[in-house]
Amino acid sequence: MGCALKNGIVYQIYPKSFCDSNGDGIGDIEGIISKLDYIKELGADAIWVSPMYPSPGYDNGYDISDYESIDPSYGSMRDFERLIEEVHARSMRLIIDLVVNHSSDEHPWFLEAKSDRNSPKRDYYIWKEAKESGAAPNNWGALFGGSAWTFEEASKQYYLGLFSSKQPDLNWANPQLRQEVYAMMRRWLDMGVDGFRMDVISLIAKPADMEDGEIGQNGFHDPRTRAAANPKMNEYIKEMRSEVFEGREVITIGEASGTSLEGALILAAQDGSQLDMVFQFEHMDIDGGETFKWNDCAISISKLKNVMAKWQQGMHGKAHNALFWNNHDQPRMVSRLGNEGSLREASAKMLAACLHMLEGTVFIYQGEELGMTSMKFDSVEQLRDSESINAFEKYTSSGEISKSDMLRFISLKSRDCARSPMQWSSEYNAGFSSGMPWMDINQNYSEINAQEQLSRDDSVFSFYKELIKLRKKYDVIKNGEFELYMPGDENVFAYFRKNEDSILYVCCNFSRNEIDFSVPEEFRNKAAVLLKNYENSTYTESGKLAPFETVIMLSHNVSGGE
Ligand code: TEU
Ligand code: CA
Repeated sequence: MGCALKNGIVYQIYPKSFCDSNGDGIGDIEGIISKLDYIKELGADAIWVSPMYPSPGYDNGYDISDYESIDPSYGSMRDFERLIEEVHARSMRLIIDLVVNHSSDEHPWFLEAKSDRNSPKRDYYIWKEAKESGAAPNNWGALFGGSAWTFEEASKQYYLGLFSSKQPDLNWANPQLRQEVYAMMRRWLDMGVDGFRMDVISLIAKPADMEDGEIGQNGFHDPRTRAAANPKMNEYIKEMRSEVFEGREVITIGEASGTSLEGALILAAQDGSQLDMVFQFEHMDIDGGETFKWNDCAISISKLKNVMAKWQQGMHGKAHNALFWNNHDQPRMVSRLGNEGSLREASAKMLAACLHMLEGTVFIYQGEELGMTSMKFDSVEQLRDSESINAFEKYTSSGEISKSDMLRFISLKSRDCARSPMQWSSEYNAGFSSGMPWMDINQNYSEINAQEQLSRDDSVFSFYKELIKLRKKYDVIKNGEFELYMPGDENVFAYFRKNEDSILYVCCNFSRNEIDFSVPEEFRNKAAVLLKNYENSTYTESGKLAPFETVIMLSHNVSGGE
């Protein structure tokens, strides 16, 4: 794999909300280039940029109408080439988003396919006859609401869209379609792109049988787990390897939504036969409920620990994990599990320590390194995310959830929580744009912003830098075995990483209270504290953890280490 990334740090940019250079309210490539030194300063090895291809924008670029160009709102192809050069000039790599489970319904392939049953493009998508009653072919639901099937008037058949009708699924069973995708990927690599983050790659092969499935809370069957379990996907990935990656060094990260541990062991196997690493989502879905994510259920810390342990131990020595707390689809973790008040910085640092000391490649989502909080919404007009807007309509019109509750749930769980513009400074519009931002800016920017954090060596940003340095320095963080300490504890997530010559102990208090938590035997007296988030911590002597306290300690076994 891209070896440097095996233990590396990837910084994720959501381009629309990152930095706007020309005052149109939308982040752009020029804006990204102007902030590359900032990303380098943090210590990132690579940058993953969410889609910048032409798109009608139903799903903010995850609905692509042209795979070969740059959307003019972000800049030109020349600007993109300059971005590659500038990233490389700083010894970082550039990873782009590959969204080929579906295209936009405005992609020329689909426009041609839908108008003519005999077009060669017809089979690039998935069509089915209506049932005799005229109803959709089966009871599958789309993730952003409604049926996964949309009836196409002109040609009198239904097409499949696992996310929405604006995102028709591509038919990977069609060899020409696959060749088009591979050729497109080769062209981006030829330009100098270093790798791909592959959007819902786990779903490209559809369930082998197209039958009805068990109905979930939204009135439809969710076919994603079944799709992810179809081994055809692995065949396509292997074919992609030989057609696209052969003879090149390409970073490949699969977004493996719905994939089990067993599936991930194959997809991200260390033998390099498929992808370098995968994102799994089990730790993100712990607080789901009756009405999907629209609730105020809390995340149980013991469940969280056990999910993390399962993936750490299950993947160790066999496959490679991509680690994350945040991305453009998740509310901000500091708001979810940490604290937005006086303990915001402490909790943001604790969360970071907890993640960065695990085995895998760490992904940092823009603003996370500042402890940026989730955007809150008082009206549906402030929302931009189709999933949230559709859910608001659905649950409030059926009366299942009141409008005020739904806005509260959206402020807790929506994808828009993390999509508000990056907070650069305390100046106008947080320094994001001189114009009218496409989405509201979180008003806490006067307090939480990059400029302020860069000026302090006890800031969240500085703490991230320290963590990144530790990862580079100690082998035990790269390859140590994972073991939970006191697995049943509901407040503290503590673990060891062990290799032949050292033991790392990472202790994270997820509670806003002071907690008594015994220091493990082997760490009493002799261990060195590598990093902590409270200057005056008394933990090693008193066994008392302050609210959201984290302490990282290292103990040498025999002769190893420093
Ligand atoms: O997301 C895929 C996915 O399954 C989830 O992360 C999903 O978006 C989330 O659970 C819904 O709440 C990817 C992209 O990251 C996302 O932005 C796109 O909307 C989606 O695929 C479709 O391309
Ligand atoms: Ca702009």
